[in-house]
Amino acid sequence: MNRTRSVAAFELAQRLMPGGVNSPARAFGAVGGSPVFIDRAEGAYLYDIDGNRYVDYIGSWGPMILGHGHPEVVAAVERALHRGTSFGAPTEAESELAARIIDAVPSIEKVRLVSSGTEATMSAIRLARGYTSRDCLVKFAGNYHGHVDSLLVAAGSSAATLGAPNSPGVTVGSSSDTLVLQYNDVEHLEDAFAAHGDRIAAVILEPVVGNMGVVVPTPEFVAAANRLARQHGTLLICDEVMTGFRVAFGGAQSLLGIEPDLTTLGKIVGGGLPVGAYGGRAEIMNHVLPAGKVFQAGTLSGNPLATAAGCATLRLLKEQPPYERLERLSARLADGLQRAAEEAGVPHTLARVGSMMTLFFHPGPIQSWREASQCDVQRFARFFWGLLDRGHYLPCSQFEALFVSAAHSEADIDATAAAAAEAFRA
Ligand code: KE4
Repeated sequence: MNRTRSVAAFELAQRLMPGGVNSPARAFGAVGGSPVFIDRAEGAYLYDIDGNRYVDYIGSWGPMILGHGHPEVVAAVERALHRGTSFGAPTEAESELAARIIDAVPSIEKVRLVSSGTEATMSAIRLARGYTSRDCLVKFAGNYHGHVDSLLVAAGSSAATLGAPNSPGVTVGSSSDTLVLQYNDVEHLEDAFAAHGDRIAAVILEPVVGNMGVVVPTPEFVAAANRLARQHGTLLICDEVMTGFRVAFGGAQSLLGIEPDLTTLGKIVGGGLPVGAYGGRAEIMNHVLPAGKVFQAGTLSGNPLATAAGCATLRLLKEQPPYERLERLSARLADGLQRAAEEAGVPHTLARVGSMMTLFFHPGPIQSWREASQCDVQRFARFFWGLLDRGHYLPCSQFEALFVSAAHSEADIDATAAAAAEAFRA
């Protein structure tokens, strides 16, 4: 494929912005080579600035569940655009989006809109600490919750060892209250609560992990998280930024029996525009300023264009649920990818929940970062480029989920499966 304009654009971008991108995941660091610069997108397709078309499985890292440029989402944003782009004053559209989120997620009685998933998780953590008057936080290796200082933490040597910064600029002080445990490790979680239970403000987890590749929690792990949080007065924060409205209209918590005190959302709730949200029981949320004393604010929170895209998207997901179609298309893609890997004799395992999935270059099973980190990332990179050069755009890292949208067709799925078989044979 000719990508000369993307290569030139990347050279210029690197002179202007750190690494030439505004979010590191886009820089192709995990797969090598020069990233593709996008000109436009429509339905299930991305078009780069060299005129190449790709079947899109990034979906903007999750938001584009309806596909790109859904006419009703575009029309809603256009209507909002002509009424004004930002007011710094309340609007009814914010109440509509809040009501739609509350309607969809039973554990949410009140919700605060922000402008990114990171803002949502950062605010939920501050709220949990303010509500419990505790400092300690539990997260899990391989779970990503945005670039929050207290979450940019390397795992301690044992379940009871508090974390250390894993990024320059993150202070020991902001990471020393964070415990990093292994996902799906009940014993690790029990040990942590035994050592620190009365200090733990919150446990935050991805209810279906997308950020080490797709990893599903075991029923025992879910039960332990629910039980231990209740026993110790700790808040359970379900980070559904990726899974919210993705794996089901009510999110992963509606599928897995997780009982969160707080839920964070992002991506799909903005329909591709910047919206994040955090919500939960009213008696917790009423601690947030100005109802309560936990500070959180944002100039563009509840922005009219973003809430218009979010409301249109959630309306369509409720009125014309795509989930059965997404399940059929995603199962077809999973079968095609697995068949291609099997025929090529490549060690692999595929994990899928609804329309998010990961083909791991590892024999599996993969239940935590311990196993995920053993994947053959070089083999993944060759597979990624083999597909990209054939016009199929997977997320550019082994440790991400690919997403199928309602705009994908069976022909798209079958073409991707055929391209995968060719890429494995190349
Ligand atoms: P944002 O701040 O990027 O909107 O959301 C952070 C976040 C929080 N929680 C979960 C479960 C997430 O997946 C994310 C962001 N996801 C990544 C992709 N895995 C976004 C891509 C990027 O960083 O560019």
